Parts: sequence; C-alpha cells; structure tokens
Amino acid sequence: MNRLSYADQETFAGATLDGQQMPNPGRSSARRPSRPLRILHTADVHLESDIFAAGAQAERTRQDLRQAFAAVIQLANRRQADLLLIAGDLFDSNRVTDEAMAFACNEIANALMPVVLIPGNHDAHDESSVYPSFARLGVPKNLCLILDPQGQTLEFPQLRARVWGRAMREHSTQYRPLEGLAPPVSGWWNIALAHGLFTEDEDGLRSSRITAAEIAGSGYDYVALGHVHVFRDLSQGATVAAYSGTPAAAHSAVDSGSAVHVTCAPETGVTIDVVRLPGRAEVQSE
Ligand SMILES: [Mn+2]
Repeated sequence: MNRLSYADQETFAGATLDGQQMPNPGRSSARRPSRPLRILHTADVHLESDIFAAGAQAERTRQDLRQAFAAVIQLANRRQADLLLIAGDLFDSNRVTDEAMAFACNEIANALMPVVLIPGNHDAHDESSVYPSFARLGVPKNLCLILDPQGQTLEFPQLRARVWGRAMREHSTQYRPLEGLAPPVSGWWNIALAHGLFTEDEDGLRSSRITAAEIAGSGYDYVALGHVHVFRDLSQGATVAAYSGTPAAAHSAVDSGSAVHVTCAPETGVTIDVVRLPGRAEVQSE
C-alpha cells in the first residue's frame, strides 16, 4: 500500500474502500440506481510541462496549464457534478515542486465534490511517484487517490456509485489498464478510470492497451479514459466510454481544450456531452 491515509477520505461523502470483488452473474440485466449521477471527467492536464520551451514561453505555458486545470474545477462546481474524475497525467512528470503540488492540492480542495484520481504514464506511481508526497502537504479531504497497482474500488454510497481504477507503475506492453477490473454491481453506477491507448492492433507493440472487447465486456456504465489528448467517444456495447481530451489548449491538437460531462440517468442510462474549454488565445485575452 501507500503512505497516504484514507482515514479522512472515508468520511467524505461516505466513501469507503472496498477490496472485495463480488461475483455478479446478473450484470447484463444490472438494475440502474434510482438516483441520477453527474460526473465531470478530465485527464492529461500535464501540469508543470514546459512543452520543451524555455524562459518566458515556458512560464506562460505553465500558467496556461494551471488556468486550464482551474477552469475544470470551476466547471465541475458550476455544473454541480457529484464526482470529478482525473484519468491520469495530472502532472507532466514526477519532478514536481512543493509549490506546484500545493497549487494542485488547493485547486482540488476548491472542488465541491469528491475528486478521484489515477496516475498516468507521465506521473506513474513508481519509485519516483509524486503522490506519496501529497501527504506531506495535507491531502485535500475530497481527494481520493487510487494508488493500488492491482486496482481498487471506491464506494460512494450516497451517490450509489462505485469507482474502480488501478495505478500505473510502468507504461509497458505488459500493463493493461483494465486488467483486474472488479465485476459491476447491480443497483450501483459502475464507473472505471483507465489511462492507456485504445487500439485494436494485435501486434502487442503498444503500451497500456485498452481494447473494445475490454470496454464492451466490462458491464460498466462509464469508462473514463485518459492518454489521448483529443475527445473521442469510444462507447462499446452497453458501456459508454470516452477520452475527455486535455483541458489545456496548449496540449491539444485542436484549438481548444475539452472535458466530458457525463449524465447517468435512472431511466435513460448514460449520455455524454463534450464541454469545450477556452482556447489559448481566449485565456490570454481575459
Ligand atoms: Mn498519458
């Protein structure tokens, strides 16, 4: 395990850690909860990246990325999301100063809902992981870090939501972000986070592979993907899945950042909306 204390988190929104994996043979006819659920999904913020620039340009990039993250937090609050998911690569690397960590922690603490975070390949949970250091600065009470490499489920009983993820240690061909996924549980919203590459290539040359069969076979309501910086709907079978895209226009191949607003409705199931975030020029002109 890690050195972070979950004691505080267990009291927040009634979240508890659940190591059990209950078989659920009736998952194909899983009943939806009677309670709706609103999620904001982000990933690939890459805080502290300089995008290979130096000097003033690097500093401008750093500020753009911070503004993009702050914009996501504000969006989640404005939309009254029940959960905010960060599907990996919050940081561009594990070389993060205390000041930058404090910025991230303060922003997360500004969110009015639980924030669930998994590491990605840029901020992998290896020997140099930045995440144990969060404890030194005081982990925000609403931050639920998923740091178990084998995967773990967080339960939010008041939201009727179960959120599964696993921590990436190494971005490799052996690592499968959805391996060991806990079976879905009837009567709950079953949500997963996964940081890796959606691909159907069978050559095994790509790292951290996620396949259509894994998503379709999950029986989950929503799979929040991270790694690819542009929004992409990858719903498969009865499971809705998407890359949120990066919120930071500076990192995006298109001219604006994005996030995904996920609506889980008892009657109609899961729908997603792409939210376009301010482009780089717009941010700077404010
Ligand atoms: Mn990545």
